[in-house]
Amino acid sequence: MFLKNKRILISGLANKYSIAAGIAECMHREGAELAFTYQNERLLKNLEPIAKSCDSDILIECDVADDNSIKKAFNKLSNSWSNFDGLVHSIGYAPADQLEGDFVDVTTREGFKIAHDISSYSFTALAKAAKSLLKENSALLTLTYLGSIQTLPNYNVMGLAKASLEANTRFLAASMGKDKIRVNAISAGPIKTLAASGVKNFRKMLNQHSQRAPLGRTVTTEEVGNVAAFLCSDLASGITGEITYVDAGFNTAAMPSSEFAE
Ligand code: NAD
Ligand code: 0WE
Repeated sequence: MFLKNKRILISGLANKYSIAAGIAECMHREGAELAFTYQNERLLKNLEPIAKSCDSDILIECDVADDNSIKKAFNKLSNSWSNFDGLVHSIGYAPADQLEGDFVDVTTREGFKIAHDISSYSFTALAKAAKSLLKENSALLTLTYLGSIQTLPNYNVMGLAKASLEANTRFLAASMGKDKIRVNAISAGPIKTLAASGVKNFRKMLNQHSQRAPLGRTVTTEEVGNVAAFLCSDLASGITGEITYVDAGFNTAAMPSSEFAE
């Protein structure tokens, strides 16, 4: 129970397949007290049963595109929690037309702006809003993807936004270290979530991943959740500004092991 007496706010839980749902389950198992934010009314019905299974009844609307919504959300949170110990940012978005086709052809100024705003700036925005409520030895965590440092088809401007998010993680860590707040990221392997549904050839990508990854498979939201729980706990007290890969080793292998080769 390494998160006993820790209060952690989780964002980005859209449904039971969300990475944030795996994180919530693991954090609850480790004794954390949880609160949740959701993007809009429409997603609340999916969140309710999951929050309940985590013994949480603190559910707060927060659209990270809107400063006023963020401000209201933390005001509301402060009515339940006078302070807290951790925040999980599990939010990413680019307009669908940015994620299909040739990067140079499909990327627009507006698409770039939205991707960076929702997928990177929002982490700074939440850190800023949370700061005055965060206790010593708190931890912030975000979710990133390998597309930040290597190319792949269709990920396009999201790769740039994830590169920004990873730099954001390091600058937030440098900035908040003096307040004894740690800031880290998990780079997860591909998982079939809502954000991945509708992505062209996603099934093929999962197969490619399994073939090249040293463990010969993809990862689960529970595997990401376990590392998230660790990074937000005092077990990780010496880790900040770090990108931890939870990808069955995929990023470490340039070619498949002979066992998997043709
Ligand atoms: P998901 O669709 O379940 O979660 C994405 C969340 O972002 C949703 O809950 C959605 O409501 C939220 N969101 C989008 N715009 C928002 C806004 N304006 N305000 C508030 N919330 C908003 O998908 P997921 O795969 O669990 O994604 C969670 C994070 O994990 C994302 O940052 C994603 O980039 C990252 N990630 C996903 C994978 C993968 O393969 N699924 C791999 C690595 C990293
Ligand atoms: O970060 C992600 C998800 C990113 C994402 C997905 C969507 C689809 C629906 C951001 N915005 C949107 N907007 C939508 O309208 N992943 C790591 C999963 C993912 O998404 C891909 C991938 C992978 C992997 C998109 C293209 C190629 C690969």
